[in-house]
Amino acid sequence: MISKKMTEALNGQINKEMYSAYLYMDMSAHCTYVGLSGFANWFMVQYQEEMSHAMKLYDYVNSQGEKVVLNAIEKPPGKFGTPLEMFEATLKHEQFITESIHGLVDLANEEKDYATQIFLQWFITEQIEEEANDNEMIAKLKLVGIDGNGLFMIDKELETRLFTPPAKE
Ligand code: OFO
Repeated sequence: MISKKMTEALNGQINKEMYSAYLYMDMSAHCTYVGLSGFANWFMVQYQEEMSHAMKLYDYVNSQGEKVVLNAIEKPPGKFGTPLEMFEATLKHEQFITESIHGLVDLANEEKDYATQIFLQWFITEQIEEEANDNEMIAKLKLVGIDGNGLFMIDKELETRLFTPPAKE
């Protein structure tokens, strides 16, 4: 059993995860358009990850006998800069998501909602990984700078990224 306030907050998080998916899909489309197929693959895998995050929240709200409420998803930017700028924007977005998850944990703690506290542990760990991935990409992209060969090599490497669905609890 979770409170109405918690249900509303979790539904808000579903919307944020759906926006994340939409944002990374948009970035993937941009990368395909400019010929960076490896980067496009990286962002499309990220899109799949975000959809799985939204679904995890969706299943949890349902499991608590509460109503999932879906709201409009904000339009993503549609225009992006260099790969480095895209990853800087990605990191910024993930930091915003991390704060949002922490806000949910604060609410679960306030409400002594032990089930949601446990449920959210997975998201806390996931956000550490999300930010670490972005920081690693930013470091690599800074290292190669505007060297076309370096960018080409990173693009090749990113072609190998695969989506692994999160394990069901
Ligand atoms: Fe769902 O972790 Fe990114 O946004």
